[in-house]
Amino acid sequence: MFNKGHLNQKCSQAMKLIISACYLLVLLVFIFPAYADKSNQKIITPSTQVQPGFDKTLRGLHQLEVQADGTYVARGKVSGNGQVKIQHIIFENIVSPGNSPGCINITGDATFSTTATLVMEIGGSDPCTGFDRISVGGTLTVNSAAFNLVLIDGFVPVYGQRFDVLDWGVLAGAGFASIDTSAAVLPSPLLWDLSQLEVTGEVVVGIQSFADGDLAPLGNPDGVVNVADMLIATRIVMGELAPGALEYAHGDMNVDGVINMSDLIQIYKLVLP
Ligand SMILES: [Ca+2]
Ligand SMILES: [Ca+2]
Repeated sequence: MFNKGHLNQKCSQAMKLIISACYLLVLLVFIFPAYADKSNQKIITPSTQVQPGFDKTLRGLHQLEVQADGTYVARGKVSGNGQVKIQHIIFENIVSPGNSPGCINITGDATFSTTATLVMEIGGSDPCTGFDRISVGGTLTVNSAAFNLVLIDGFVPVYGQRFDVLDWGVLAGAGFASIDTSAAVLPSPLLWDLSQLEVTGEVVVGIQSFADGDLAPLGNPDGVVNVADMLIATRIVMGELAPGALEYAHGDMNVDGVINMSDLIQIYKLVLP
């Protein structure tokens, strides 16, 4: 006998079966492969999937901790040379490029947290082989980290020499909480000019300024300013004598980085009645 209720029940079951089959199809075709693919990757961030990468020659990056927002935290000391291909890395300990000196190149963003200490060595004039450099392609955030400068291999830089130890795309954060140059002492009158560290990323060899006109005897000023000092100043201004750090320290009267006529006039006034 034809049973309408029975037919409806059959149709309903068939519909359920079709819906279930569709659901299974969606699972197989879309969701499961996506899950399987992602499960092979160590980083899954909301916007991008970036496999963490770094040169094997870099040390201290094998124990990275990934955070919920996809940033990586290096809790141990990081050293060596090479490239870090990570979207955002946070350093919490010592960062010292090279073996050393050396260069660390970070393609993404980097943060030096309050517990981080940069140990940057200078042992020559060229980056990577002579002195340390950290380059950050994206945003470098310095959150009250420490900066230590170290002279190595008996290297003594000269007045005016610049060492570009930090590069960044964008600089952010509160800056360095401390800058320690106790392991990079320069012979007097040289001293470190650190005013450019958070401007251009450079440490510069400056001089202590005496600006007293005491230039003679040459290379060994005697504390007296007289005609002999006037003559040396004149020879410098005439281009007959190339000034060194000592001459700049004593003879650059207006501290503008050059010894010229205006300095000479000041020295003349000290000597002549
Ligand atoms: Ca003198
Ligand atoms: Ca001057």
